Amino acid sequence: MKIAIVCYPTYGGSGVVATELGISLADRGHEVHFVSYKQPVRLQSLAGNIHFHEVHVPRYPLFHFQPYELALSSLLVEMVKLHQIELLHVHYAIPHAYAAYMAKQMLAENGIDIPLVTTLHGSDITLVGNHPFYKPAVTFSINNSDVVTAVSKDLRSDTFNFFDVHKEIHVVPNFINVARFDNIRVNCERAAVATSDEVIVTHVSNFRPVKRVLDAVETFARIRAKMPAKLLMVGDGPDRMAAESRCHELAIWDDVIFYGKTNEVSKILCFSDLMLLPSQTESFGLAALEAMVAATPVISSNTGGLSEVNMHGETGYLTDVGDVDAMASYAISLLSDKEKLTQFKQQAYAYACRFDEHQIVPLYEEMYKKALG
Ligand code: GMT
Repeated sequence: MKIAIVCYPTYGGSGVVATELGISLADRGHEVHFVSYKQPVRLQSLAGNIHFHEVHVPRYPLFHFQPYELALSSLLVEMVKLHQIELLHVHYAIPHAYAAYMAKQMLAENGIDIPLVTTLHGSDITLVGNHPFYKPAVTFSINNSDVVTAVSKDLRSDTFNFFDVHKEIHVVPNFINVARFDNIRVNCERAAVATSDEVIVTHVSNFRPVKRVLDAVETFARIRAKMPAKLLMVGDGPDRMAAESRCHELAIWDDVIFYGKTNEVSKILCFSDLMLLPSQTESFGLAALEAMVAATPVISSNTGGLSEVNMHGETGYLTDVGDVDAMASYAISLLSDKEKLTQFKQQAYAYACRFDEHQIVPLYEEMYKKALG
């Protein structure tokens, strides 16, 4: 099948899922055309059946806001005609579902019926999309997609709760290529960051307020007070400065490493003992899944879809949002019991295998068949 995948190119969960999906679909024999304003960060090489089309928005001084949706819709129309694209799969409702719907309508005028699959990822529903300024357009785009998927049961129910949606929403969870992580786990260079008596705690996010990065720092300070430990902070974003300042105030700066944006996340997770994910809201929590497949248990908040990936008392622990004392107490009990930690590591890995790419990507193919139906 010839599929156009519209996504954000940056270090965000939706862009990562869309890119990994496209790569996997290409491996399965499909022709995949990525469409974005920049080549997606996870898309390293463009092979025979993987293409990238850049949305270019020419600057015009009259426009205070350059019309990205218009440029995207026009590009989709041209691409569908030129490459005989058979299906549009857009990731993140805003503005992709809206722009793709316009493309679909323009193509209909040319006698081309192109199915539209929209995948809802999280903040497009729970944070941004829910704003009154966007809500009517988001509702319209969801209701007018041919097939709609959401990355967790929780996100599906939020969508029905927040929007006047009368469309069926199929749950297709985030996924991971388990085999790729198997290779990475072989040579963990743990000694590069910690001494043998130190435990390694990691946080991975885009450091937006919704990630509650400061809770990770506070939790670590409590752990550090009880045992030798290192905190690895992976990612970058608006709350990084605040997190760095708090590390100085808490006098834990020497035991914290800020990596910024890096492509070495899986290597870092490979030598981590524990992952902290204290998010305010998380529709699925791809970061938790990436930790678990690297055999790293997760202490997360119990918000959104996190309880669908992190099993309390098995792959890690869940606490109320902001309860740093509970997070620290779970972490300390787990990190001080080597046998239990080993068991949790194995269980985290085993549970992550349920979300293997080879199980989940076929679900998207089923959605495509349904849309083409
Ligand atoms: O929150 C992020 O890290 C970025 C955001 C995005 O849309 O790019 O991630 C959302 O989509 C991911 C992939 O489906 C989910 O795993 C994340 O849980 C979700 N983030 C939120 O709901 C806050």
